[in-house]
Amino acid sequence: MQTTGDISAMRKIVRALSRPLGFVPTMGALHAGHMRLVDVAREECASVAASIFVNPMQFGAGEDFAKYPRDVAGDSTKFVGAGVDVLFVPDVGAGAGAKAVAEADTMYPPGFSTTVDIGAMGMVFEGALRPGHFAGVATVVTKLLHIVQPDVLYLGQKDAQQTAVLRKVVRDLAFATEVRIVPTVREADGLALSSRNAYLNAHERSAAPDLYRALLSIRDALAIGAKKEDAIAAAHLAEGFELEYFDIVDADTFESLENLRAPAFIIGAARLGATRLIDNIWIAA
Ligand code: PAJ
Repeated sequence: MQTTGDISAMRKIVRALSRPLGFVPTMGALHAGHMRLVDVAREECASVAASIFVNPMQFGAGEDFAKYPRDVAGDSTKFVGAGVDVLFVPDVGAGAGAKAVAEADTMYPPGFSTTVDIGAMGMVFEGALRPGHFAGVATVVTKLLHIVQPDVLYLGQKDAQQTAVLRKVVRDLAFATEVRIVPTVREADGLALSSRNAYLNAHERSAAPDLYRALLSIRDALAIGAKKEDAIAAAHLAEGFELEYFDIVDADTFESLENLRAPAFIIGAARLGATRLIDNIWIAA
């Protein structure tokens, strides 16, 4: 596996790879969910590129940017084992302001100010609770797509709103990239794998699968004809959870739906102690 943090070097490496080229962007701290994306890319593409970049622009003030788990050495070993051809690990740069952690200016050069605004879809649900989050995601992924120029972008269904936002960016701005959404990888008890699960203490960890169970109960209630508000009101979360939202949304627009119709996501977010958990169920057309 070739590894670089330099944009020109990365461009040169990807130009020499056989096509189709699959791309898996990550923030590192890799788990089996990330690795599933790599495995699917490996099966479907002649070459696979990955990136590790903990993107300051998508973290709000008071979020976990500084303490987000980082293990580039361990992550590289996993990517090598999974057959990744090239890994891009850029520096943050002085243009990221106070949150900059490196001298080099690869991703946010001094004076950086051009951002990607996705409009209304970026302001609901995760976007409402995390102002600026999706502008950060859309901007960094736009930049990564320009550098890597992949044929296929691999994203996890775990971050459902992120998939809708990035599909919109690719469509609105005419990227020559296809987007593939890979189903959520879960622990045996149903908890969706997430780098942030590492923050849960033992008690919280045992309660955590309740979020997924609640989403399943909403799905099952809707399937036997319950009204949305009744299905949501009947969904139970263990003590210690603080619910942020449950809803049913159009899979493409993320607009709230009164009646379930596919394609849709049943989405949920809750705090468990100091940790935010999000999850969803895909309702296929
Ligand atoms: P990160 O949280 O590291 O996730 C990288 C990719 O792995 C995302 O597409 C995410 O949806 C996927 N993923 C995470 N948990 C998963 C699971 N349990 N099953 C399947 N896929 C899973 O998402 C980001 O990074 C960033 O926002 C990024 C797109 C890299 C832009 O900075």
